[in-house]
Amino acid sequence: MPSWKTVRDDFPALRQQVNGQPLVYLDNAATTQKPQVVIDALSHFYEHDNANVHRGLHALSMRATDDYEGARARVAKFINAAAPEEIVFTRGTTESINLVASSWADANLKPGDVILLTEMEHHSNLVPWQLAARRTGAVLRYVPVTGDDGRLDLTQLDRLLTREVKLFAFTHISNTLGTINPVAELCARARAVGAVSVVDAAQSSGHMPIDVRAMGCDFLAFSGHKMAGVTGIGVLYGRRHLLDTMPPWQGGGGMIAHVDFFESRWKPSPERFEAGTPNFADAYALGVACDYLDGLGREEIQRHDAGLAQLAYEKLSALPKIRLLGPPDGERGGLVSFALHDVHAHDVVTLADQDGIALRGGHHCNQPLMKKLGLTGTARASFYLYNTAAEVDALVASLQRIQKFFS
Ligand code: 7TS
Repeated sequence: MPSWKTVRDDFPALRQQVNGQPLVYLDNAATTQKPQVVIDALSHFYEHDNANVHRGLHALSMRATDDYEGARARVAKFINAAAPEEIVFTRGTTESINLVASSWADANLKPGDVILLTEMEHHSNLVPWQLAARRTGAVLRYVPVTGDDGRLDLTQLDRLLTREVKLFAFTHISNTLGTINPVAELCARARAVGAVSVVDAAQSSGHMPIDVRAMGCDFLAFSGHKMAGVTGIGVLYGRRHLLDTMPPWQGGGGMIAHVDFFESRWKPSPERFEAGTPNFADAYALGVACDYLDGLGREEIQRHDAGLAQLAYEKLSALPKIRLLGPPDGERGGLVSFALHDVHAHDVVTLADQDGIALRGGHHCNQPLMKKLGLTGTARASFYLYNTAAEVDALVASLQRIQKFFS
């Protein structure tokens, strides 16, 4: 069992004051802070091992290649992939999903095919499919969200998940509602109609155990910066047989087996999808972030984050004139979204900042969901392994001051 008090000391950015108050960082769904070991790993790489990968026969290049490929193997283990070749490094979740939407979708979809999404998708798991639909003639369908309790209406699946559905893409944890979706069940349902499944794990990868084989997903996407890793590195997991039959989506150095003036042949995955100099330094630091999270234990992290979110949900429920989103109990990851009746979400965030509290306010890249719920935006508190129950109290006290100010 980690000592959550000393875990906080691992994060130098938390040792500061904002507007004269100790920083209460509750914007972890946007990006998390980085532990010293990850910051040090990045410096270490640049101070000792920096050289381009996969091409040099000199010592530094070989070391950098070992660091990069070691990180790939580490990430494979982190999500229980069958092989490191199933891990493609990208810039983040958005790029991972765009890769599938460009490569797999363009090669496999035809007019009349259906891409099934859900109403709670982040724009990153929605717009790439709109673009793919426009290119291929496929059409979009959506699994509805039940309402403020933020669950997927699975009673509609029989009607929606027909044989025309070729791909079902959905989020593991909603970044606005906090809902944890039953991914294994959804992947199995997709497979039963011959559709491939794409899981957006941006909000889950650093917060709970991820086992792609137990989930039964075909693709899974996540970002390093949301899981104590650095910015600019992310992951696309894909089943090997799928990746190896997909065409490249970008051309350049590193992804080719042979190039002639008029045609080229590609390497297998993962190189096929990593044209140009890859982001090897940040990948190395991501491997260190995986070690850090596993050192604490991801089940413990999940219990901690969900516990704080539940506490926040209960304490916020006791405030007057507040509307809370997402499941009231269980099935919730580490975040809570809320709207104060008489205060715009941006005002909530600006005034909370005066108390040193970092929240996010707005539509959270979930515009269609906001519209459906009749909201222009919400304020959101999202928790991570360094947050405390005292910070939940600080949030509640700040909201009470804000409500008083506007009354
Ligand atoms: N999918 C989900 C569920 C997300 O929450 C986000 C980012 C993304 C995809 C995109 O990740 P990126 O790393 O490629 O940008 N979500 C948020 C958020 O909730 N606040 O800021 C970014």
